[in-house]
Amino acid sequence: MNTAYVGLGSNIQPRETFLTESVQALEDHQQIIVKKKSDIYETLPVGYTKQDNFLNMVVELKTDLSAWELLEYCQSIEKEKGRKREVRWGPRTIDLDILLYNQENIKTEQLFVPHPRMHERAFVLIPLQDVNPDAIIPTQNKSVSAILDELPTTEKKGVARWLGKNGEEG
Ligand code: GSY
Repeated sequence: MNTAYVGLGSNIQPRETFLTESVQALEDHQQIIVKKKSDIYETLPVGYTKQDNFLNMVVELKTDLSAWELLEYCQSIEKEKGRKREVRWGPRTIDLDILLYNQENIKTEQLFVPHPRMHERAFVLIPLQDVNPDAIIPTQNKSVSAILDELPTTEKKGVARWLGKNGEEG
């Protein structure tokens, strides 16, 4: 069985529903077992900043799908949730990124794993730390917690545990 980490993000309402339905869609696949789910975080947009805040989370899964088959399934979930790739870095109903697939380095036109900028992004690293602080990012040869320790505080400030629509946990 392969171990993969998938990052999910949404900044179009209903953001929380897009996240939970997408995790459910991963769980519904016969060849995927979702082992762990991070908390949900509300995060300031990185890159193109003139857009609404995101909700982000990460799941750890076991699968006998290849990385390409997993990518295809993630893209089918994005499509089903109405994601349109209009503005490259712009708003999205749901984004599913394969962050890590075992300890593999994959560099193809369709698929780059580890996700190329994940080691710079608190909105990826903080939820990833929830599910596995010891996961090694092979391109950096360091654990998630070690990379997070070195990340500037300013980056981490834009990531806050999501307390739900009514400001309540759970
Ligand atoms: O790479 C995923 C899409 N994305 C995000 C995101 O998921 N969260 C935050 N906070 N900023 C982002 N910018 C982009 S692009």
